This record gives sequence, structure tokens and C-alpha cells, in this order.
Amino acid sequence: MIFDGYVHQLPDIDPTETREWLDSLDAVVETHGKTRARFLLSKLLGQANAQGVSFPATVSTPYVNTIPRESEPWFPGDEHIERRIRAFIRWNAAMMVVKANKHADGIGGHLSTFASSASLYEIGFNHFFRGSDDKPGDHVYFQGHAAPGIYARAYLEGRLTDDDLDHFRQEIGRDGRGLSSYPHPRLMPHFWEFPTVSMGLGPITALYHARFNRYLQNRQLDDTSESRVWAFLGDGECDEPETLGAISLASREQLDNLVFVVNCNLQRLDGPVRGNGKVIQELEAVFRGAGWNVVKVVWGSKWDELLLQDKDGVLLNKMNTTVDGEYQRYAVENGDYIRDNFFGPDPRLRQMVSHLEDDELRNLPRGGHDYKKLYAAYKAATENLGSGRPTVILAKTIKGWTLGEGFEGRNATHQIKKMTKDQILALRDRLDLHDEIPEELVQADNPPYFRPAEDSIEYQYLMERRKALGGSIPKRSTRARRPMALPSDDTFTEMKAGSGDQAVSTTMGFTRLLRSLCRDPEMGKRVVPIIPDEGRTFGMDSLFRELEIYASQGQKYEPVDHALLLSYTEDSDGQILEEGITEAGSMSSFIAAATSYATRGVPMLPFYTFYSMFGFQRVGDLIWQAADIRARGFLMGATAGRTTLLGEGLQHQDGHSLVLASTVPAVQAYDPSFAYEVGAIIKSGIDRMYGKDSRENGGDLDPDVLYYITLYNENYPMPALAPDSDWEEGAVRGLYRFAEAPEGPSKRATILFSGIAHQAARDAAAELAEHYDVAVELWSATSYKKLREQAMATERWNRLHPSQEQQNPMVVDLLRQTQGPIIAVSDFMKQVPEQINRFIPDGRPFVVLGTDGMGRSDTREALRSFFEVDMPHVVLNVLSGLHESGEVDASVVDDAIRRYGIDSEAANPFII
Ligand SMILES: Cc1ncc(C[n+]2csc(CCOP(=O)(O)OP(=O)(O)O)c2C)c(N)n1
Ligand SMILES: [Mg+2]
Repeated sequence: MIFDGYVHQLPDIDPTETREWLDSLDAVVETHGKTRARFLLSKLLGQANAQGVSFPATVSTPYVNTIPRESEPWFPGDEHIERRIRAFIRWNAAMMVVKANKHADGIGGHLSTFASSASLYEIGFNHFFRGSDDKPGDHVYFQGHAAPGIYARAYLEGRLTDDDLDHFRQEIGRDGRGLSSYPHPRLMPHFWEFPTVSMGLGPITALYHARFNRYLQNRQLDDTSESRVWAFLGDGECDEPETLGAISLASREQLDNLVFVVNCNLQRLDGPVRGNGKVIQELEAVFRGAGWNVVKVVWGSKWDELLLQDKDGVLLNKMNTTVDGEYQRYAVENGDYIRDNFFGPDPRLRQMVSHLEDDELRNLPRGGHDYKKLYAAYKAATENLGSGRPTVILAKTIKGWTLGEGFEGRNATHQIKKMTKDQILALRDRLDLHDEIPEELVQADNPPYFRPAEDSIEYQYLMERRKALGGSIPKRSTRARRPMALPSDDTFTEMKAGSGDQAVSTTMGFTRLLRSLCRDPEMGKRVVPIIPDEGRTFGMDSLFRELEIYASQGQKYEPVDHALLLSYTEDSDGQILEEGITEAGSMSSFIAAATSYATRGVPMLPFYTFYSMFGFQRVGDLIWQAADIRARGFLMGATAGRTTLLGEGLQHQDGHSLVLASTVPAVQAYDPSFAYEVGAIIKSGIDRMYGKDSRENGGDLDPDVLYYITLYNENYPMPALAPDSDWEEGAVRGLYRFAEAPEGPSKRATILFSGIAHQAARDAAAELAEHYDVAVELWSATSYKKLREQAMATERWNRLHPSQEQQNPMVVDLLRQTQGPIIAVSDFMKQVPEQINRFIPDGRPFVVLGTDGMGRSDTREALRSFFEVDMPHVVLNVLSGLHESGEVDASVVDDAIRRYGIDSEAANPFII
């Protein structure tokens, strides 16, 4: 059955007129065929559009350029000089990879990606990308594998030397000043801004960056109106869910400051992206369906003449019906093959190209190599500002373009890193670089880089263009245009006071602190609370009304709970980013906010609060990227613990995010028990990122760090900070004595607790004193990661300085202040406390309790008993430790087993 859209549901007010239109269409199909009918319908739609008759957009258009030749703007550049500049850059980009692999076989690098995208970038560099010399310009996310091309341009601009290029992918030595394989701000902090090489992360972070720029604008924190975000990505990269998964946000948020440029070379690493289909058509439909402005750049100028002759639509039909696998083949075959197979079968098509030589046929260019077509597309994208629609440019290219036969369009091209002398010479000839590159040097295995002299016309042109556009890019700067004030100490007072008898959770404590920070008159506006649709779970809904939820278009409805004190309030200058159910999106927002100090010179302080289970394991790669990009901010792992989020079962109960956190060097991971600890850790974090402890302000700590802080949802009275104690300092360094051993008992033991496990530890200490003559001292272990890292640094120093006085790791010194066996307990896997295994002093027993195994639903009591981290198991294990050191008999341990009804034959929770 064929449906006629929605109109069958409406009355036909003039059936005769309707019939006439339909009959006309039938007549066209009959006499001139379907192609003509399609042509007329497209014209009609165009006309309707021009008349303002809005019509639902079709999701795909024929396989031709979106911008017709007659609408192409005048090209303001100098074609000849720009071609020369591109040739120099292509050459240097190829040579740096070839030379690196000659120097160190297997060092890697990519020739073909940039070869296919050189024109995509050069049009941007010469005409569109705005630098940030005077004020923040555009933010350009370069495709990771195109890095050699970006270095090659920086070399031409005099920003890099021959020696730099010679150190591509050789970053050790020379004070670490090699060129990193891909864009890594961690390794090249003055050059790269955005790490993109983990496919999919570039596009999604770029998208949220464009959104965050709007947030800054709407909240009057920075004028971002003149900054565009450009993201360059591969067509294969579009397979990643992160690449396409958030694109509807861009149109919903009217991000006309965002441009994606997809390098559609039809290939990925192993082979074709869509051999049996057409990736450009597929992407067009996806982006148009999501409300984007799609500009296809499929064919180069020479095809325009052919299309103009296409009276019967046969060429268009051939273009539409040929699949990418075949197009790829045409890129590698000779003219004869193309004449026979593409144009051949239809005599009208064959006739159309009868005047072209085989070579001309072979060289009919693709749109992505035609700078005029690209210029038109980029201009359209930039003039799109104000339309409310983001733009994607789908540019068809050839992978390995200009690199010669062994490269162009070959399935293996992505991985080829070496060129023979003949291939190098062929490249030289193809790029017309005979004068610049002497053949003898290539023959002697020493192909030189080429940089035009400073008084050359090419150099002058190149530099003038960049100057006119605001300076060189990429360039990363951390100069604060609008510095951030630090919060006043009063902000933290509440956290220190404790909660008296009132039972509260660390999550509640944190929410109060967040509110206080936001209320700080100086820096409050810089705080960015981010949540992935879990505000109510974390008790943060109390902030909705006061801080308001950011909504670029304000609130167009009266919320259902408008009468409530804490109603759901959206506003265009709202502070909270309530991202909906997207941890990847929330992380991307976090990254945008956490790098604003560098991208905009406007430091912001993001607190991204999420289910701890859906952090490191769900979006771990984005967290790694945050570490690379030198993000500064706080990741708050709420509903933490394997046994604390009681009923939620195995996919919610997190006992391992701290293990995963331990793998990211820039992450400061904490598992606090009490509100004052949370306060102290956050304060020290702010001091480290933007205050006195930052290396930037004369301190000795790297400010480019992420904090990961677990938060629990179990309520208990929060102790007050003991006056004149070292508790705050201790919480920050990772370990401090929370309670002395009681007087009286004859035996001694030490319990280290973290997070929610303080309860079992404290209860066990009381039991041990009462029943087993054991005096326990309690220590709060807030960060095993920190203890381990400090200890490893000391160990290393000792080994490297054998003749100097040897140092103790801090954890050793601290634990030497304790007595008896050491028992560690947390709501996380045993691996977390085991990070200090090697540093337990004097051969004392070290017994670790943890929640290894997969979670399940039950009460907290049942779960803690099952995972053997409750009070009875802590008592049992303290006694085991004492037994191990010969201080009590096995019978005492047996007594505890009986006393608490512990089932010695219970299933091992680790066995699943
Ligand atoms: C998340 C991730 N998975 C796999 C890779 C390995 N990889 C590097 S490049 C590449 C192919 C890229 O193809 P495409 O996006 O089409 O880029 P092109 O080089 O063709 O422009 C792959 C799979 C990666 N970098 N990141
Ligand atoms: Mg590709």
C-alpha cells in the first residue's frame, strides 16, 4: 500500500484541481520518464521553498554537489600560490613520516589521511580559521591522523624546525620536545589544543564545545559570538556511536557556530567504509534528518560540464547508482577502464566523454580536491551563522591522493609508512617540485624538507593570510583573559562543622558545598554543575530553582511543579547543565568547561556528578581524553560502593571505579568518609588548579589534574573536624589517624577505612575492645592512589641515589606510628587498598577486606555480610591478623566466627 504522507487525513477542498496535477505528473512519467518527473518535482519543491511554503525536508538529495556552479562565490585567493603552498605542505608531511620510519622502523605515522585532506585544511588555513592572537578565535579539531600535515604547515610558517620534524614520534630526549604522534596537549602543551585521535571523541567533544561557548555567551561570562568550532573527521570515524550520537543536540541547540567537515575518502583502515552503499548519501540522510545544514562536495569543477550535458539524466543516474566500492576502484584504474565501465555501458554517457583523453578521464577530480568547490562550501558554512543550523560538509576525496600508484585508493594505504626512491621522485614530479627538491638528494636517500624563503612570494602570502586571520593555529595558551577569583574560606565552614545528630550523606554534604560555591559572590558564576539526568537521585533537585537549568531557549512552558518551592526551572542563563541521559555528552560538557581556562582564557570550575558505575567504565576513554587535554575539574562519583546502593543490583553497584581511576595518571582519586574530608579535598583541588599550590602561581603542583571523588548515599551523623588536628591535611595527602587506640586492652591493631566502610571499622573497634582485649586505632585512608604514587616516587629516588640518605615513603612513616596488624576495609575491590601492599612496614600482617565480585540486590546489611566487609568480618580479620602475628590463638578467631554467626562455608562472593 502506498501512503500519501498525511494528506489523506485532511479534506480535499478541490478534487478536480488535485486530479489535474496528478494527471500531469502521470503524463510526464509516461512521455519523458521518471528522471524527468523527478527533475520537475525537485523544481517544484525548490519553488515551494522560495515561496515560503514550508515542506518537510527530504533526507537525501541526488549524488551531486549541494552548491550549484552558478552559486559558487568568487574565489578571493591566488590559486597558483595556494597550489604551491599545498604542494610544499604535502611534500613535507610525507617526508617527515618516511624519514621517521627510516630512522626507526615501525615508528609509524600516516601518509594517506592528510594526502586526502590537504585541501580541506588549506582552504581553512588560508581563508577561514580564525587564530587567537588578539582574542579567542575559532576552535579547530584536526583529524588525529592528519597530524603530519598540520606539523608541515607549522614548519612552513616557521613555527617548527627541521630538527622538530626529524623528531616526529620521537619524543624522548631533547627535553621531550619531539612531535607527538597525534594531537596531544599533554605532550605538546603550547601547540595542540584538542586530542582527537580516539575516533569519535573529537566530534562529540567539538559539538559540546560549541554548545558550551553558547553557555558562556548566554551567561555573560565571555563573548564567544565570533568563534566557530570546526571538527574534521573521517568517514570511517562516523561508525563510532559518539560521532553521530549527539548530533541532534546541535540542531536542537541551534549551534550554527559548529561546522563538521567529514573527509569522505570512502576508506577507513582495512577497506571501504560503505563498499556496497554510499557513505556520503548515508551521512547526508542522517545529518539532514537531525536538522543540520548539509553541504555535499562530491564532484570537482570538470564534472559540471558533463552534468550540464546530461539531458536524459543518465549521468546523474549513474552517479546515484554506483556504489562506493566501485568509485574506489575507479580511483585506481586507468582511463580505459573508467570509459568502459562507468561511461561505457550507456552510449549517451560514452558520447558525453568522447572528447576526453584517458588521462583526463582518470583525473576528473573529486570535490574534496577542488579548492573552489571547498571554498564555496566553507563560505556557505560560515555564512550560515544566524540560521540556527549547524553545518556538515561532506567532501569526497581519494585516500592517498597525489602519493602515487601504490597509495591512491588502495585498501592498504592507511598503513603504508614508507616510500621507495621512485615513489618519492614520482611524488616530487606530481607536486611540481623539480626545482625545490634536487634529484640527487632523493637518490642519496636524503630527501630534504622544503621551506620557501622568507622573501618568497609563497611565504609572504602564507604569513599574510594567517596574520589577517588572527595568527597561527593550532596554538594553545593558558593566559587568563578573565582570571577566576578563589572561593572564600567561609564557603567551606559548613563542611567542617559536622551534622550533629542529624544523619546525612557525603552526597548531601557535597550538594550543600556546591550551593555555597555557586553563591560565592566572586567566583560563584564560574562553577558549572553538570548532571546526566540524576539530579533527584543525588538530591541536587534542590538546586534547580535557585541556580536554574541552562536552556538556550529559556522555558517556554509553565512547569508542572511550578507551585513548588523547588520547581524545575529552565532559563537561558541557567547555571546547571542537566544533560539528559548521556554520560558521554556530560563528559564532553565537562571537558569543554574544564578547558575553558585554555581555550577561552576564562577559567571555569566544573563539577560533574554521576552514578560512579557509569563513569570510568562507561566513558573511560573520554576521561583519558580529559587527562590528555589537561582538563581541570571535579568528577563526583555518586552512589558509590558495591554494597551502599542497596537494591540496584549488578549493573549499578560500583566496587571498581577506583581501580579504573588508578590507571589515569592525572586523576586524583579519593574515597572520603566524611563531609569535612570532601570539603578539604575540593578546597585543595581548587588551590592546586587555580590557587597557591599551582605551578603557575609559584606552587609546586601540576594544576592540570582531574579530581575523582566518591560520594555515598548512606546517611549518618557527620563528625565535626577536630580542632587543631591534621585531619584536613591528612585527608588531602591520603591517610590520617582518625581515632587513637583506647586505653586498657593489651593488644593493638590498626584499621584503615575508606568511604562508607568507616562504619564497619568503627563498630568493629568497639567490639574488639569490649570482647577481645584489642585496642584499635582508626585511620581514614582517603586515597590509596596518592599513597602509592608518593611511595613509588620515593622508592625510585632511593634507587637512583644509593649513596644518599634513603627516604621512607610517606605511607611507611605514617604506618610506623601505628601498632599491630593492619586491616584495610572499603566498599571497593581489594585491589584498591592493595596499592600499598609493598609499603607495609616491618613485615606486619596486612589484611584487606573488599567487595570483589559482581553486585546484587539486597539490603546493605545482607550485602555487606555477603561481601564480607561488615563489622563481624572486620573483627574476624583483625583477629586473623593478630593470629598471624602470633598474638592470639586460632580459637579466638573461631570464637568470633561463632559469636557473629559467620558461615565459614558460605560461597565465596568472588565466584560468580
Ligand atoms: C576508537 C578508535 N578505534 C580505532 C582506531 C584505529 N584507527 C585509526 S585510523 C582508523 C581508520 C580511520 O578511518 P577514517 O575515519 O575514514 O579516516 P581516514 O584516515 O580515512 O581519513 C582506525 C580504525 C582509533 N584511532 N580509534
Ligand atoms: Mg576515511
